[in-house]
Amino acid sequence: MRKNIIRELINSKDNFVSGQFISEKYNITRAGVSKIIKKLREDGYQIESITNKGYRLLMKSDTLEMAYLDFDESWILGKEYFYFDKIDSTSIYAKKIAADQPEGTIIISEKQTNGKGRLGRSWDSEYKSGIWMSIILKPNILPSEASIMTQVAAAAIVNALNKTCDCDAKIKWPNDIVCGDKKICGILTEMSGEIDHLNYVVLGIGVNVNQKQEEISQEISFKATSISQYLGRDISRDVVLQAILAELDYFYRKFISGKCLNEIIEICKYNSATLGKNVKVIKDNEIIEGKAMDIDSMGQLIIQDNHDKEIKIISGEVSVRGLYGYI
Ligand code: BT5
Repeated sequence: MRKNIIRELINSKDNFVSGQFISEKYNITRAGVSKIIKKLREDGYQIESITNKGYRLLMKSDTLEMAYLDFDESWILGKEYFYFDKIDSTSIYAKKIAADQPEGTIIISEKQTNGKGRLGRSWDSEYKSGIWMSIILKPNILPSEASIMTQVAAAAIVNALNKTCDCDAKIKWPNDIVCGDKKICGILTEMSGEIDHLNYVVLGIGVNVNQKQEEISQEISFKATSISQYLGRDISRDVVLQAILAELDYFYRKFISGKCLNEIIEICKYNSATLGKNVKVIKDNEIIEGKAMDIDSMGQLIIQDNHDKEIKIISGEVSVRGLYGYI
């Protein structure tokens, strides 16, 4: 019922919606309507009410609760939308429901209490300070090809951020998006499958949108920032979310129709914070030092090591000189 009332208020734009109308349309008492309106106001929605006219939305709360109303109907993404005020991790939840959900299902939460990074690391996800979401995808690819989805997401995110925020976002291969020399977004690609069959991919995306630098935990503040901190102005999470999904839908469609990766890889290369830099890679407990030369057609990073040997890496820990305090 809450969603129906928000939808009516949003759709009626500058006009009033009468309590009587809502009550009749949704078969709820007038007292029931007032109770929900009261709760919405407590949650930050600014709603004007005038006797004999009804209710009018003055300002939408800073919430991603109804973001799906702005989604394009033609998208693969967002057909199902699970919204939480607080959850342990959107990716944990996504994996629980993935088998029974259509591809494109989005799980989003205003806060995560156990946000996950790669290799069991944690991801700080404070209340309404960013976008914490996971997307269930079911591409017809082999499990061994799943890591390419990280590059698809990275290309989409970097394009979306540069178009909407003009923040000169770059990709630190394979899964970080950086502004300046600090991380503003991380991508976590997880999958379920057998040797020759992929069941699903869960793409976890965390974007730091509006944290102030002092709100970023001390342990990571040397290497992490938010878009608003980088630009010095507040950013609408709604707008960023919409842009990321539009770009991701576009690139994902391209990817599944013919697996044409060229455009995606070109975007990753053009916006790379890694290529041409000196890097240090930890691979199979060995440390390789060299220069990042290229990204190949499968999204692998090509490094020329200090003995002039060419090494390809598909995933892993890459420290890039000049980023995150690595000098
Ligand atoms: C990542 O891992 O960067 C993947 C992050 C994915 C987060 C999303 S949020 C929605 C979905 N649900 C989840 O539970 N996860 C996904 P990795 O490359 O391993 O980086 C993790 C490291 O980044 C940590 O060890 C910290 O050093 C740092 N870090 C933690 N929180 C951060 C934040 N909010 N911003 C920037 N860096 C952060």
